[in-house]
Amino acid sequence: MAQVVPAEGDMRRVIGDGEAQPDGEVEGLTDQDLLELYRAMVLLRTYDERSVVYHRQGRIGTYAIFWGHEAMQAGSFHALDREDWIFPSYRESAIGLLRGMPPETVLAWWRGHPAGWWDPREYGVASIAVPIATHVPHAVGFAWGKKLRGENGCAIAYFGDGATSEGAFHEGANFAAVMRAPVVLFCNNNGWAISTPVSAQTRAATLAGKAAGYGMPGVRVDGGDVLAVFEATRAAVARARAGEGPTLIEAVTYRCAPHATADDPSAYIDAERVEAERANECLGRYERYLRRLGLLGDDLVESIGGEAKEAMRAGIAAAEALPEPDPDLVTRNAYAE
Ligand SMILES: Cc1ncc(C[n+]2csc(CCOP(=O)(O)OP(=O)(O)O)c2C)c(N)n1
Ligand SMILES: [Mg+2]
Repeated sequence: MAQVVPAEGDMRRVIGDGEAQPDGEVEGLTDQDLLELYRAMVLLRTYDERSVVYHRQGRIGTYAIFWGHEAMQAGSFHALDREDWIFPSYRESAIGLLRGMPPETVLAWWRGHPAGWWDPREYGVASIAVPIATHVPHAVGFAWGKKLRGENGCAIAYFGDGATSEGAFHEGANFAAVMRAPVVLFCNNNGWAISTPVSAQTRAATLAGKAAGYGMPGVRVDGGDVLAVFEATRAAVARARAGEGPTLIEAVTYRCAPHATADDPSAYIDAERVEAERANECLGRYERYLRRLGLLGDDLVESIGGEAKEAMRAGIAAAEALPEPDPDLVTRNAYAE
């Protein structure tokens, strides 16, 4: 189907380095698709970088940074149809933007304003899960429900490497396989669960390898390669739609930003590794690829970047213009009256 080059540890990769490592190609993607992927990554990157600034300015609360995770989010998103449901963790807080959710909604969520509680049905995007892995069984049950109702479409759950140590992940994965639920389990392996490295999380050689224990395929992909992520997710979605059940995707990156604005990683991170990873970050890698193809030049880079910045300026202004919330909302849906 696609020309995908296995890299280290059977990790799928498409984008080369412009030198010794040749570029691959993913069948079925038009030039317009390739640029749409770029636009999505720029929107996410801009959202993320502006959010860190807004946090420092006291305009949003604690924020989970996803700098360097954009290829995983945009690449997998591009493999979905509108009828497919997304179950994000806090790391994918802004993935709804790719479905047309306005930035002010997500910014309102990070401001603790009820305008940030979007209706999941409106976008096919479930609420952001902050508890680790608890949304995996939700996504699996939702997908199984779709199957029982004879509906098309699947669900995708995003979670981290640390989540694979949680009971909810195992329960969800097992149930998904047994029920052949049309679900994609997308693990963002960024190397860290706050300060706990993957090496202290598991003795397994890879997280994708865990899939064997549930009887589902496990795929390992370079999480910094948006095209490889797309291709792997497209295959998993096709499997789900064909009634063949779930797939576990392990997308491998290295977290090169703090866990969140409340974290100081200098106490535990390898600064040299971070520097090397930042030099090879996903958006720059994809931009260079598109330039090699002749699809992207300075003008387009500037106009796409400008649009994203403008969307964020408007988004924070709209979020700040929201009326003060009613304090009663804190308990309104928590207690019976
Ligand atoms: C059930 C639960 N336990 C503990 C926490 C505290 N906590 C917040 S983030 C985090 C690390 C999660 O790491 P990982 O799953 O790798 O996701 P990442 O943040 O790297 O995307 C932990 C333990 C939590 N939110 N929920
Ligand atoms: Mg992690």
